[in-house]
Amino acid sequence: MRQNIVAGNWKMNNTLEEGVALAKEVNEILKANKPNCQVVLGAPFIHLTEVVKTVDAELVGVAAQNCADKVSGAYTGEVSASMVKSTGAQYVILGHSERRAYYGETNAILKEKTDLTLANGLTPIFCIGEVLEERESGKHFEVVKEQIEEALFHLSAEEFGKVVLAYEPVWAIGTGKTASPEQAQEIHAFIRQTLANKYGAEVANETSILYGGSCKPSNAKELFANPDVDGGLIGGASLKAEDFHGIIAAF
Ligand code: 3PY
Repeated sequence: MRQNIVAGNWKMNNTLEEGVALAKEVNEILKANKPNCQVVLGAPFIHLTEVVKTVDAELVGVAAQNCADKVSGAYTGEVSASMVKSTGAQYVILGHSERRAYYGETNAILKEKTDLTLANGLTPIFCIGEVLEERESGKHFEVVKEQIEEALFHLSAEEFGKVVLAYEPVWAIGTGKTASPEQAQEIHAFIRQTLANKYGAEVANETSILYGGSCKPSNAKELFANPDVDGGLIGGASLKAEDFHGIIAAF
């Protein structure tokens, strides 16, 4: 059975002190209300070590929001997958649309980042999704297929089995717009079929595919009720422990 996952993406928010306080609050809530899914906190790099120390590992996983596409060396300002690993974090969010749009991350770069993430024993939470014009011109299926093929389909079935996907329509990120449950199910089913065509039904059925984009306590239940939606990657609503828990409690 594939895993249901609710992962927060804090983006560039919170001082170290605030991040640790938020992690502590989430952890306390989950200690009192055992979650029915894997919970992950996607924190800024400088928070990782402290957030790992703050949470109970059996309740909460920790993710970086990016890693370098190089192993090590003279790359000022970059943080490698092995450095992320050394903090105790277990996941890396890769290919978020903000990184694709503002930092020029291409499928080719993301292929390198995925390889380094897996080589370091970390789980990639790999984001895919179309922009509004692509949705409106009916190209969204083609776009997500290409993102998956170019960045991930060089992986063996065994390697792919360690990847978590997050479908995030770019038009729903930070806009307050959410894909309808029907739109989410339609494209998640398409993504799973794309995986089945490449790796077979078993791998496809074991892959967790999260939905992201203005997911909140009020819409999480109907989104997660879809058979091919295995949880969420949560932006703004992960910054308040109560809201984040409202989403976790949808499972
Ligand atoms: C959002 O929900 O806005 C996100 O970008 C989650 O990654």
